[in-house]
Amino acid sequence: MAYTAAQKIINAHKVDETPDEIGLRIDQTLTQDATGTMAYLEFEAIGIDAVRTELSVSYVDHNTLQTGFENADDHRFLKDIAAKYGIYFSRPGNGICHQVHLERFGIPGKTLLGSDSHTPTGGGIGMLAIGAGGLDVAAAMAGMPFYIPKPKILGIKLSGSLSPWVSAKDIILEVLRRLTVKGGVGRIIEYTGEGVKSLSVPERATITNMGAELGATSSIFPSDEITRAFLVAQKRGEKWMELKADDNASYDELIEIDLSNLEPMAACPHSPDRVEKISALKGKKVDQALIGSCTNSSLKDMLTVAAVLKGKTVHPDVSLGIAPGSKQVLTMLAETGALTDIIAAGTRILESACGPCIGMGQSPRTKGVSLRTFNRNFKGRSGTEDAEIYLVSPEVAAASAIAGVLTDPRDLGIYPEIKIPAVFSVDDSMIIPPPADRNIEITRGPNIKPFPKRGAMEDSVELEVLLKLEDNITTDDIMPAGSKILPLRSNIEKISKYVFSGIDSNFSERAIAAGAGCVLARNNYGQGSSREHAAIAPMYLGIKAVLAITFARIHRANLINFGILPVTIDESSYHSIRSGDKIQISGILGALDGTGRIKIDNTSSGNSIAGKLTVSEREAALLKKGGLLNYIKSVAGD
Ligand code: MIC
Ligand code: SF4
Repeated sequence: MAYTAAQKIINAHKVDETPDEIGLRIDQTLTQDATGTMAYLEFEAIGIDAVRTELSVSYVDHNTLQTGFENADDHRFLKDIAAKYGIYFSRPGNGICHQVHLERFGIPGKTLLGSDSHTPTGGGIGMLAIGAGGLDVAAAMAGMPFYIPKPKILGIKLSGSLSPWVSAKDIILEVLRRLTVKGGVGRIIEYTGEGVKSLSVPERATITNMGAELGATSSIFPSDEITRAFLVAQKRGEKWMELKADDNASYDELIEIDLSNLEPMAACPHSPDRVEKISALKGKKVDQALIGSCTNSSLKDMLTVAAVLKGKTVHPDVSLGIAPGSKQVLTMLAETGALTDIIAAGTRILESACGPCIGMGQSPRTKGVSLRTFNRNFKGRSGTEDAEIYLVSPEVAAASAIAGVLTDPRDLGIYPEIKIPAVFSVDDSMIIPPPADRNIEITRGPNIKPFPKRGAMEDSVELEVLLKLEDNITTDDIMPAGSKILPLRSNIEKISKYVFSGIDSNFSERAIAAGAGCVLARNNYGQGSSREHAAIAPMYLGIKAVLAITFARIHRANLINFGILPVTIDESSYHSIRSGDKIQISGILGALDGTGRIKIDNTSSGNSIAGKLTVSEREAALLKKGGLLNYIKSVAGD
């Protein structure tokens, strides 16, 4: 048999297989602080005394604004938990989880599960890296397999090489243009072809990172000589292994991209797949440019930006902010002198953290136009509801920041030669390894509250349809982030007040008044982030089901993990239900026992429609118990 690189990792890690799912052994896990506090509270509740993975790392990168005590309390809790359970702790200031993990921990051929949807960044180094909800990561830390629906492998064959001023961001924007935000669902995307050789590991990681925006389970590049050089530069050469698709491996689907034909592009407001060529957008006035995030914050990105800025001043109408992805990147910018050029140009230097990418500061002005090298431009995510966010390459962001208008960097003339040092500056002093003595007292600030629980699944429920929504509802729509809400991630009661607050500021009160409710949506419900708060907080508000035509993978898994029924309906049923209707869902336990069919009686209109609970046997078992944690405890005989 001939296998692709992803299939080889799957074969080496498969510990269970059912007709619809594969159970994988997880070698490494990562968490970040915004999802990590819940994940570790859940891990504690599982009740084992140390992680059972080869490596688990807890990063602090999202909530670093510290406008009140909450964030700092979370950091302390995470540090203590890490020490107690055998987890490495990457301190605030050390950088964005995905960038640091690539630099310091990623190993080709291994599996990585992270409580962040951009975990597939690790695919740039040849890992099978998957994003999941915190509870799934907690279970993996406890040594349990992680289940994925049997994936299709979508091959993307790259030929040719990029023209000057066209970069990795433009490759993934081209993929998004072709496939849309739903195009990767149920797929692992594997990059092949001669063009792969022209891309460095951080460039590959930019591409695998934004596979999350395609809805893909993961994205992966082979591990080759370029991967080896990256690991050698990180003084981890011994971790390298070759990983590539067999010559005659076959892909379920294959698309081809000739890199030589690509041009600089942008994803226009408000979706990562609304891609246009810069040549068609140029001249638009720009208010802000931000360079950083787990997508584009590598040394190469920053050195390129420094070269564009050198000797120039940021346009008077533009605010330019830069957040190097890690302490390593920032240190090397300082060592090479590039930081001086960046500062001299009038750039605002931001912390090595997620920052504005998750709405923690730097919100644009009213109706402002902001160019960002990030991966998501959902409406309102920047903190300014009516801002227009364009996702662009670092080259486009820097060129436009100087010019004051959207600029095609090819108009700048000769592409600067960027020299990447053969050996990187390695200093892991901001990563605290687990101590030998695990007798640690855990400090819990007053904002850290135990997570709410749910009882076993009911056979029939009466629900009010609290919202009727459209396609592609994001987890930012369900559970917004930003500087006001993010500090409440450890406090479900408080954060639940903001569920759907961008769509209906009274949603949480209405849900509580209804006692039990559901929401109705069309396709790709729950796309975007892995935040399980988009399931836990609705559960807390009494949401028992989501009725949708299709669901996004991670959010669907989170709903199941917290005992919310992901009910699939067809287009005509969607149209037959109105917001405010009262419905009765019956036959739930029978559906979970194998029929998959449930009856939905609309008591407001008198209609009856058929719904489906298309779940695997394992998922049915979890739902019957009212969620994954209840299930784990029941299996452990608790
Ligand atoms: C995001 O980019 O939306 C986040 C913040 O990193 C999330 C995780 C979270 O909500 O904490 C993600 O992508 O999973
Ligand atoms: Fe952080 Fe933004 Fe990356 Fe999410 S997408 S991990 S918020 S940098």
